[in-house]
Amino acid sequence: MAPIALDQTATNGTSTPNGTAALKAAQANDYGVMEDYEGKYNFAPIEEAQVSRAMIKRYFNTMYERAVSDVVIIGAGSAGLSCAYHLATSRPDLMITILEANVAPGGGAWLGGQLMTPMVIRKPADAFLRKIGVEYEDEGPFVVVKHAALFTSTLLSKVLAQPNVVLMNATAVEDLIIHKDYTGGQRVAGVVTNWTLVALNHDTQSCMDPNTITAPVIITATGHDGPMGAFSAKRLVSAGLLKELGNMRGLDMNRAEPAVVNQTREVTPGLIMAGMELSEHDGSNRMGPTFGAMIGSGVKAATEAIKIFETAKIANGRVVG
Ligand code: AHZ
Repeated sequence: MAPIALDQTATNGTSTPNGTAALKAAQANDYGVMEDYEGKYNFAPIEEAQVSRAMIKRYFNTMYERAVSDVVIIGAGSAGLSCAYHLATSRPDLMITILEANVAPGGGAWLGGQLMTPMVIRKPADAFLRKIGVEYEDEGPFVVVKHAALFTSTLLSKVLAQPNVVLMNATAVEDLIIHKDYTGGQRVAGVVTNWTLVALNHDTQSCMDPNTITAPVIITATGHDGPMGAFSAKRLVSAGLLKELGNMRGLDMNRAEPAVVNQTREVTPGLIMAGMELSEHDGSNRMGPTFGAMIGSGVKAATEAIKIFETAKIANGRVVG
């Protein structure tokens, strides 16, 4: 089927709610569509199966393709999304797959602190706001975005517009794939996934086995401990790759933010950790409602991933040298 143009812009460049008569006529010849708000609005016809197939073929082709990704990012909060944006725009050749357990991506970044809407970001992370085109008020050492949702929705839209990014939301990472690597050591080599609604029902149903995605680089940004948080940090402990959790310490903005950004790193071969998950891993302070470190940590995680792609030998989605 040919795509249907529903551009309302008239030939003189002005836009009217009903379009021009000529445009209406053109639309009427094309599946009988009519964009008329006086009672004659008419949609192009559709079969229910077309809707199903339009979704299914795209979703499952994507799952098929992304079963081997270049980078998997776990968690689409402020750290994960900042990472995805920097990585996707710096390395358009990499297939980046973001997995988010929640239906709504964005993590805690839809609001500032105590459910208030303004979002505080300390300099120098304001540079990132200019890059993605989010306006702010300058308060000297920090800036304020009028609504956290403006930051998150803008960032999300920029990330999703990158052709090399796939976001699978409502999809939980249930486990990590851990291989013996070429050195004989242990390496995180992928993730074990399930639809979150399945993951939440493991206690009520008999075994519902998961799926896998392998990738040479996994970036985990699952936030601090909570019902879903600090997922990979906790799994590293139970898998014997980390002795114990450092546990996030009390709030100190001045200590917390540089610690999270500067300590963002490959915490175990194959696994880069970013955002507040790192404070649980390392035992560093929390910063509360200042988001500069989430941006900085996300960008640093992306640069660490790029270093791996520049130095490691990779074949069939695995680091082999
Ligand atoms: O749903 C989670 C959220 O969107 C998602 N997530 C967690 N576990 C997952 C799993 N599989 C898939 N197993 C998972 N997704 O990860 C996202 C984490 O986002 P977040 O906003 O909670 O974390 P962040 O580190 O990006 O940002 C933290 C923001 C905070 S918390 C804080 C404080 O408490 O002091 N201060 C700041 C700035």
